[in-house]
Amino acid sequence: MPYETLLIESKDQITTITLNRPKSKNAMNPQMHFDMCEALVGVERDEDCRVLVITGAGDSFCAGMDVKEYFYDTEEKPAERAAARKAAFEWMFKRLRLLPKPTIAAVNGWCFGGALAWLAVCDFAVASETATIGLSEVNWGIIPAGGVTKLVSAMLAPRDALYMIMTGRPINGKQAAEMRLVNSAVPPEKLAEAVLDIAEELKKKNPTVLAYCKEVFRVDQNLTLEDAIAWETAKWTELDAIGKKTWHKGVKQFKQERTFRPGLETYEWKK
Ligand code: V55
Repeated sequence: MPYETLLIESKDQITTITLNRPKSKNAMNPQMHFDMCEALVGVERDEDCRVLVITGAGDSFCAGMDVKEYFYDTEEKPAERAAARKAAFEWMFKRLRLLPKPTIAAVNGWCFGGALAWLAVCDFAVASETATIGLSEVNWGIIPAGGVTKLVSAMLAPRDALYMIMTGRPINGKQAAEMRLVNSAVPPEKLAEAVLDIAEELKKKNPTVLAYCKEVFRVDQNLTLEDAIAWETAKWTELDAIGKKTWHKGVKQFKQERTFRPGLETYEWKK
């Protein structure tokens, strides 16, 4: 299933989606949104895929919404604009944000505007120290919309968020890590290795439990403490019912067999 705007590669249960419009610094045009919707359906269905990595081709991660094709060319075509926007929100805020598998953004270079909307909803992010990350909207006369203001504010301290939103000044990967916009920043030649290190750790975990951890976290963000406690209890009970009590194996391995230390490593959930 070749895509016009994406490269997809699977290796050792890790799927990598590479945004592939390098001549446009991987700006997101309508076609890319349609492709992403389809690609993420495929990733969700693929039982062999345990971790999803998203990155960009060439020297760019993602330059945000394509100024010409997404904003300008659709000015007189409201139906096309609506379709592109709907697809964008679909893949970012439903398919990716709620994907029942761990997701890692590998921020390899330029990262602007709308790219931060989906960067924010990846579970993990690692940046190249030399990446350039900014909210460029104010620089060309629009606001960070489509969830960008909301999601960036949820990740950053208010001082940092408003600084980025209102000055439009970019930061580098190192600063992004200090601001906690990404988990860590590494030299560009170490980016793939740093991403693989997280992916390999995640592959050791029970995938059903991981999916529940993520869903509970995502939904909790919109709940009161009382609602969250009820929700967490319900999901814990549901997992216990469908999960064939694999945690009993962990207890046995810990208390009887003494083969693992739960504070430091993962139980053998497959055994
Ligand atoms: C922006 C992002 C959008 C959008 C309109 O930040 C503007 C710019 C993520 O979607 O639909």
